[in-house]
Amino acid sequence: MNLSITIAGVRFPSCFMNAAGARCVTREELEALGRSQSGAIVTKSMTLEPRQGNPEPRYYGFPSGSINSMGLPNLGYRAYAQIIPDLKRFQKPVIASVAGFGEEDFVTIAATINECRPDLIEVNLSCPNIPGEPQIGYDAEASERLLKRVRKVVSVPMGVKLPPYFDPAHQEAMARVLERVGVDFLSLINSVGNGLVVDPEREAVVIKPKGGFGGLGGTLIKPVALANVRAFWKLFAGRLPIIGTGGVISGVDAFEHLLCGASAVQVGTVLVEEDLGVFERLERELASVLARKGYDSPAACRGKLKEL
Ligand code: OXC
Repeated sequence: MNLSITIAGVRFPSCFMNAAGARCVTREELEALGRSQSGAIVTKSMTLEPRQGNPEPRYYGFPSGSINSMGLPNLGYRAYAQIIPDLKRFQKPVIASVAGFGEEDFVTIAATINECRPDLIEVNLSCPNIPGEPQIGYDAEASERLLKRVRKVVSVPMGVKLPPYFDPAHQEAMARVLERVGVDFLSLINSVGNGLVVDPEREAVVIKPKGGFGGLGGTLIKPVALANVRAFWKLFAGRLPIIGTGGVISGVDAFEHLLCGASAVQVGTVLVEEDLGVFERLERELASVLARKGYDSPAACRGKLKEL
Protein backbone atom coordinates (compact mmCIF):
# COMPACT_ATOMS: atom_id res chain seq x y z
CA MET A 1 0.00 0.00 0.00
CA ASN A 2 1.12 3.53 -0.75
CA LEU A 3 1.75 5.25 2.62
CA SER A 4 2.83 8.58 1.16
CA ILE A 5 1.27 11.77 2.53
CA THR A 6 1.43 15.51 1.88
CA ILE A 7 1.96 18.23 4.49
CA ALA A 8 1.92 21.91 3.55
CA GLY A 9 2.41 20.98 -0.11
CA VAL A 10 5.43 18.78 0.62
CA ARG A 11 5.16 15.10 -0.35
CA PHE A 12 6.52 12.51 2.07
CA PRO A 13 7.17 8.99 0.66
CA SER A 14 5.96 7.50 3.96
CA CYS A 15 3.90 8.82 6.87
CA PHE A 16 6.53 7.58 9.38
CA MET A 17 9.62 9.58 10.33
CA ASN A 18 11.98 10.07 13.26
CA ALA A 19 11.07 12.49 16.03
CA ALA A 20 13.54 15.33 16.51
CA GLY A 21 16.12 14.05 18.96
CA ALA A 22 16.03 10.36 18.07
CA ARG A 23 19.18 9.26 16.19
CA CYS A 24 19.53 12.56 14.34
CA VAL A 25 22.34 14.57 15.95
CA THR A 26 25.37 13.82 13.76
CA ARG A 27 25.91 13.87 10.00
CA GLU A 28 26.26 10.07 10.10
CA GLU A 29 22.95 9.63 11.89
CA LEU A 30 21.15 12.02 9.53
CA GLU A 31 22.56 10.23 6.47
CA ALA A 32 21.54 6.87 7.94
CA LEU A 33 17.99 8.22 8.24
CA GLY A 34 18.29 9.25 4.60
CA ARG A 35 19.16 5.68 3.61
CA SER A 36 16.46 4.15 5.84
CA GLN A 37 12.76 3.83 5.10
CA SER A 38 11.96 6.89 7.20
CA GLY A 39 9.62 9.19 5.28
CA ALA A 40 11.71 12.24 6.20
CA ILE A 41 14.93 13.31 7.88
CA VAL A 42 14.22 15.36 11.00
CA THR A 43 17.25 17.01 12.58
CA LYS A 44 18.00 17.27 16.26
CA SER A 45 16.81 20.62 17.63
CA MET A 46 19.71 22.97 16.94
CA THR A 47 20.96 25.78 19.12
CA LEU A 48 23.26 28.72 18.41
CA GLU A 49 26.37 27.04 19.79
CA PRO A 50 27.28 23.34 19.76
CA ARG A 51 26.25 21.62 22.99
CA GLN A 52 27.45 18.50 24.79
CA GLY A 53 24.10 18.32 26.60
CA ASN A 54 23.44 17.18 30.15
CA PRO A 55 25.63 14.73 32.10
CA GLU A 56 25.05 10.98 31.65
CA PRO A 57 23.14 8.80 32.32
CA ARG A 58 20.51 10.93 30.58
CA TYR A 59 18.28 8.36 28.84
CA TYR A 60 16.61 5.35 30.42
CA GLY A 61 14.25 2.93 28.69
CA PHE A 62 11.81 0.74 30.61
CA PRO A 63 8.97 -1.57 29.53
CA SER A 64 6.28 1.11 29.15
CA GLY A 65 8.41 3.96 27.84
CA SER A 66 11.44 6.13 28.45
CA ILE A 67 12.68 9.10 30.41
CA ASN A 68 15.31 11.48 29.04
CA SER A 69 17.10 14.62 29.96
CA MET A 70 19.48 14.99 27.03
CA GLY A 71 19.78 18.77 27.36
CA LEU A 72 19.81 19.51 23.62
CA PRO A 73 23.16 17.97 22.64
CA ASN A 74 23.69 19.14 19.05
CA LEU A 75 26.33 20.38 16.62
CA GLY A 76 25.19 24.01 16.59
CA TYR A 77 23.23 25.57 13.72
CA ARG A 78 26.26 26.43 11.58
CA ALA A 79 27.09 22.73 11.23
CA TYR A 80 23.51 21.85 10.27
CA ALA A 81 23.57 24.66 7.71
CA GLN A 82 26.43 22.74 6.03
CA ILE A 83 24.79 19.34 6.37
CA ILE A 84 21.21 20.10 5.26
CA PRO A 85 21.99 20.80 1.57
CA ASP A 86 23.84 17.44 1.40
CA LEU A 87 20.75 15.61 2.69
CA LYS A 88 18.79 16.61 -0.44
CA ARG A 89 20.30 13.66 -2.30
CA PHE A 90 18.13 11.25 -0.32
CA GLN A 91 15.07 12.69 -2.06
CA LYS A 92 12.86 12.86 0.96
CA PRO A 93 11.84 15.91 2.97
CA VAL A 94 14.27 17.39 5.46
CA ILE A 95 12.72 18.96 8.54
CA ALA A 96 15.05 21.28 10.42
CA SER A 97 14.22 21.50 14.12
CA VAL A 98 15.13 24.85 15.62
CA ALA A 99 15.53 25.62 19.34
CA GLY A 100 17.35 28.30 21.30
CA PHE A 101 17.70 30.26 24.50
CA GLY A 102 15.68 33.40 24.02
CA GLU A 103 13.91 34.91 21.02
CA GLU A 104 17.06 36.25 19.41
CA ASP A 105 18.58 32.75 19.07
CA PHE A 106 15.50 31.35 17.37
CA VAL A 107 15.39 34.23 14.87
CA THR A 108 19.11 34.00 14.01
CA ILE A 109 19.01 30.23 13.57
CA ALA A 110 15.74 30.17 11.63
CA ALA A 111 16.91 32.91 9.22
CA THR A 112 20.15 31.10 8.38
CA ILE A 113 18.60 27.65 8.17
CA ASN A 114 15.80 28.97 5.96
CA GLU A 115 18.49 29.95 3.44
CA CYS A 116 19.57 26.27 3.22
CA ARG A 117 16.06 25.42 2.04
CA PRO A 118 15.08 22.51 4.26
CA ASP A 119 11.64 21.35 3.14
CA LEU A 120 10.09 22.41 6.44
CA ILE A 121 11.17 24.07 9.69
CA GLU A 122 9.86 22.81 13.04
CA VAL A 123 10.20 25.35 15.85
CA ASN A 124 10.72 23.53 19.15
CA LEU A 125 8.93 25.43 21.91
CA SER A 126 8.91 22.53 24.30
CA CYS A 127 12.25 21.10 25.44
CA PRO A 128 11.69 20.29 29.14
CA ASN A 129 15.29 19.54 30.02
CA ILE A 130 17.28 22.74 30.31
CA PRO A 131 17.75 23.73 33.94
CA GLY A 132 16.42 27.24 34.47
CA GLU A 133 14.73 27.45 31.03
CA PRO A 134 10.97 26.96 31.23
CA GLN A 135 9.18 25.44 28.23
CA ILE A 136 8.17 28.42 26.08
CA GLY A 137 5.09 26.58 24.84
CA TYR A 138 3.56 26.90 28.30
CA ASP A 139 3.66 30.71 28.01
CA ALA A 140 1.20 31.80 25.31
CA GLU A 141 2.39 35.42 25.20
CA ALA A 142 6.07 34.54 24.94
CA SER A 143 5.24 31.95 22.27
CA GLU A 144 3.34 34.52 20.22
CA ARG A 145 6.13 37.11 20.43
CA LEU A 146 8.73 34.56 19.42
CA LEU A 147 6.75 32.90 16.64
CA LYS A 148 5.78 36.21 15.05
CA ARG A 149 9.44 37.13 14.78
CA VAL A 150 10.47 33.72 13.47
CA ARG A 151 7.60 33.68 10.97
CA LYS A 152 9.02 36.85 9.36
CA VAL A 153 12.32 35.16 8.49
CA VAL A 154 10.99 31.75 7.42
CA SER A 155 9.67 31.23 3.90
CA VAL A 156 9.59 27.40 3.83
CA PRO A 157 6.58 25.77 5.57
CA MET A 158 6.92 26.41 9.30
CA GLY A 159 5.49 24.28 12.09
CA VAL A 160 5.64 24.26 15.86
CA LYS A 161 6.51 21.42 18.23
CA LEU A 162 4.34 21.89 21.29
CA PRO A 163 4.44 20.44 24.77
CA PRO A 164 1.49 18.38 25.99
CA TYR A 165 -1.40 20.40 27.39
CA PHE A 166 -3.67 19.02 30.04
CA ASP A 167 -6.51 21.51 29.93
CA PRO A 168 -8.69 22.61 27.00
CA ALA A 169 -8.25 26.27 28.01
CA HIS A 170 -4.52 25.99 27.38
CA GLN A 171 -5.06 24.29 24.01
CA GLU A 172 -7.54 26.99 23.01
CA ALA A 173 -5.17 29.79 24.03
CA MET A 174 -2.34 28.26 22.01
CA ALA A 175 -4.62 27.67 19.00
CA ARG A 176 -5.51 31.38 19.00
CA VAL A 177 -1.80 32.25 19.07
CA LEU A 178 -1.07 29.90 16.17
CA GLU A 179 -3.97 31.33 14.19
CA ARG A 180 -2.59 34.85 14.61
CA VAL A 181 0.98 33.79 13.75
CA GLY A 182 -0.01 31.66 10.77
CA VAL A 183 1.76 28.31 11.02
CA ASP A 184 1.69 25.55 8.41
CA PHE A 185 1.72 22.43 10.58
CA LEU A 186 1.92 21.20 14.18
CA SER A 187 4.05 18.48 15.77
CA LEU A 188 2.24 17.10 18.82
CA ILE A 189 3.62 16.32 21.36
CA ASN A 190 7.07 16.71 22.85
CA SER A 191 7.85 14.47 25.81
CA VAL A 192 5.74 14.80 28.96
CA GLY A 193 8.14 16.99 30.88
CA ASN A 194 9.54 16.59 34.34
CA GLY A 195 8.42 13.08 35.14
CA LEU A 196 10.34 10.98 37.65
CA VAL A 197 11.23 7.30 37.34
CA VAL A 198 12.46 5.48 40.45
CA ASP A 199 14.50 2.28 40.71
CA PRO A 200 13.25 0.76 43.98
CA GLU A 201 16.12 -1.75 44.23
CA ARG A 202 18.78 0.94 44.09
CA GLU A 203 16.48 3.36 45.89
CA ALA A 204 17.59 5.88 43.29
CA VAL A 205 16.57 7.90 40.30
CA VAL A 206 17.52 6.49 36.88
CA ILE A 207 18.96 9.56 35.12
CA LYS A 208 21.46 12.06 36.47
CA PRO A 209 20.39 15.56 35.32
CA LYS A 210 17.95 17.66 37.34
CA GLY A 211 17.83 15.19 40.23
CA GLY A 212 16.27 12.52 38.00
CA PHE A 213 13.42 14.58 36.49
CA GLY A 214 13.04 14.25 32.74
CA GLY A 215 10.77 14.02 29.71
CA LEU A 216 8.63 10.89 29.43
CA GLY A 217 8.09 9.16 26.09
CA GLY A 218 6.80 5.91 24.67
CA THR A 219 3.69 3.86 25.32
CA LEU A 220 2.84 5.46 28.64
CA ILE A 221 2.28 8.88 27.04
CA LYS A 222 0.16 7.71 24.10
CA PRO A 223 -3.21 8.81 25.57
CA VAL A 224 -1.81 12.28 26.26
CA ALA A 225 -0.45 12.53 22.70
CA LEU A 226 -3.71 11.32 21.16
CA ALA A 227 -5.70 13.80 23.25
CA ASN A 228 -3.57 16.71 22.04
CA VAL A 229 -3.72 15.60 18.41
CA ARG A 230 -7.49 15.28 18.65
CA ALA A 231 -7.98 18.59 20.48
CA PHE A 232 -5.93 20.60 17.96
CA TRP A 233 -7.49 18.77 15.02
CA LYS A 234 -10.89 19.92 16.28
CA LEU A 235 -9.75 23.45 17.14
CA PHE A 236 -8.56 23.92 13.56
CA ALA A 237 -11.46 21.95 12.08
CA GLY A 238 -8.98 19.62 10.35
CA ARG A 239 -7.42 22.46 8.33
CA LEU A 240 -3.95 22.42 9.94
CA PRO A 241 -1.79 19.35 9.26
CA ILE A 242 -0.62 17.58 12.41
CA ILE A 243 2.35 15.26 12.88
CA GLY A 244 1.47 13.00 15.81
CA THR A 245 4.27 12.01 18.17
CA GLY A 246 4.01 10.01 21.36
CA GLY A 247 3.57 6.34 22.08
CA VAL A 248 3.85 4.99 18.55
CA ILE A 249 5.49 1.59 18.80
CA SER A 250 3.21 -0.36 16.44
CA GLY A 251 1.19 0.15 13.28
CA VAL A 252 -1.97 0.16 15.40
CA ASP A 253 -0.61 3.06 17.49
CA ALA A 254 0.01 4.99 14.27
CA PHE A 255 -3.53 4.17 13.07
CA GLU A 256 -4.88 5.64 16.33
CA HIS A 257 -2.93 8.87 15.72
CA LEU A 258 -4.32 9.07 12.16
CA LEU A 259 -7.88 8.51 13.41
CA CYS A 260 -7.41 11.38 15.88
CA GLY A 261 -6.37 13.67 13.03
CA ALA A 262 -2.64 13.22 12.44
CA SER A 263 -1.39 13.31 8.84
CA ALA A 264 1.91 11.63 9.76
CA VAL A 265 3.63 10.22 12.83
CA GLN A 266 7.07 10.57 14.35
CA VAL A 267 8.82 7.94 16.46
CA GLY A 268 11.25 8.61 19.28
CA THR A 269 11.52 5.97 21.99
CA VAL A 270 10.94 2.99 19.68
CA LEU A 271 13.54 4.29 17.21
CA VAL A 272 16.11 4.62 19.99
CA GLU A 273 15.28 1.11 21.26
CA GLU A 274 14.87 -0.72 17.94
CA ASP A 275 17.03 1.24 15.48
CA LEU A 276 16.29 2.10 11.85
CA GLY A 277 14.65 -1.20 10.91
CA VAL A 278 11.63 0.03 12.88
CA PHE A 279 10.37 2.02 9.88
CA GLU A 280 9.99 -1.04 7.69
CA ARG A 281 8.13 -2.87 10.50
CA LEU A 282 5.80 0.06 11.23
CA GLU A 283 5.01 0.54 7.55
CA ARG A 284 4.17 -3.13 7.13
CA GLU A 285 1.99 -3.12 10.26
CA LEU A 286 0.12 0.08 9.35
CA ALA A 287 -0.46 -1.09 5.77
CA SER A 288 -1.99 -4.28 7.12
CA VAL A 289 -4.31 -2.44 9.57
CA LEU A 290 -5.43 -0.01 6.86
CA ALA A 291 -6.11 -2.83 4.39
CA ARG A 292 -8.06 -4.83 6.99
CA LYS A 293 -10.16 -1.74 7.73
CA GLY A 294 -10.80 -0.97 4.07
CA TYR A 295 -8.77 2.26 3.87
CA ASP A 296 -6.56 2.75 0.83
CA SER A 297 -4.21 5.39 2.29
CA PRO A 298 -3.28 7.07 5.59
CA ALA A 299 -5.23 10.16 4.51
CA ALA A 300 -8.40 8.11 4.05
CA CYS A 301 -8.82 7.53 7.80
CA ARG A 302 -7.50 10.88 9.00
CA GLY A 303 -9.69 12.39 11.71
CA LYS A 304 -12.33 9.65 11.33
CA LEU A 305 -12.47 8.89 15.06
CA LYS A 306 -16.05 8.17 16.14
CA GLU A 307 -17.52 9.69 19.27
CA LEU A 308 -20.14 7.91 21.31
N1 OXC B 1 12.54 16.99 24.21
C1 OXC B 1 13.30 17.92 23.59
O1 OXC B 1 12.77 18.82 22.98
N2 OXC B 1 14.65 17.83 23.70
C2 OXC B 1 15.26 16.70 24.29
N3 OXC B 1 14.41 15.93 25.08
C3 OXC B 1 13.05 16.04 24.97
O2 OXC B 1 12.31 15.29 25.57
C4 OXC B 1 16.56 17.09 24.96
O3 OXC B 1 17.50 17.38 24.21
O4 OXC B 1 16.63 17.13 26.19
